[in-house]
Amino acid sequence: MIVYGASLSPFVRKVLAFAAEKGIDVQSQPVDFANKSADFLEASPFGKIPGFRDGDFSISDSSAIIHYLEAVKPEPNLIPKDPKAGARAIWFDEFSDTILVACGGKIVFNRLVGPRFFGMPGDEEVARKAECDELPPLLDYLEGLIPASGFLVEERITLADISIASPFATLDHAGTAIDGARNPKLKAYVDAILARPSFAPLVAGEKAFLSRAA
Ligand SMILES: N[C@@H](CCC(=O)N[C@@H](CS)C(=O)NCC(=O)O)C(=O)O
Repeated sequence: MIVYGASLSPFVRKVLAFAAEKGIDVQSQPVDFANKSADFLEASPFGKIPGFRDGDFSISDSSAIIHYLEAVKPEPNLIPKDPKAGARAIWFDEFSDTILVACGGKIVFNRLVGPRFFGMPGDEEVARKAECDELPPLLDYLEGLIPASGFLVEERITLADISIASPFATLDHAGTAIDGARNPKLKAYVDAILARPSFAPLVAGEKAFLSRAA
């Protein structure tokens, strides 16, 4: 199985960590955005990462890929079967993809990706507004939900934790850390999820890459 795209992307990291938690061996294949390969475009017709291939089957979108992985290897179960717990896991995945990343992306694009990889000056006002005005209510929302178990759903690692933690590694690369004084539970929770063997090598590799590319 091939996952196209670099784990600096929260969506790609989510898929790679999900596969690692399930014990599924995937090959990570970088994408040259200036020269997208036919194989990649077949998997991801709109050129977004991650794309995915399993033999002659290909698909894009992190959540679609994750549902495929869960279906082909049901154990260990990471999308709860209980209707309410399952729905909550999907909600956290969706909240992360469409609300948290939409906000964090303004910081990441303007402070990291644009200037470092596309030679474009970032719009600091957009980044500052996202960091100071838009992100804090999202973090406060999560702060109020972190249970003592350290897991959002069913007191065990699920898609919910993988989806919520992933964007925080990318935000950290862009210089935005969770304020431990304002959101102590969220900070401890995210630190613990990102320290898991499914995430830690990815994040370490990204840090090494960014320091080489500096
Ligand atoms: N909903 C998609 C979002 C994928 C996405 O937007 N990926 C970004 C990288 S974080 C991308 O490929 N951007 C390049 C582009 O839009 O051309 C998913 O969950 O996979």
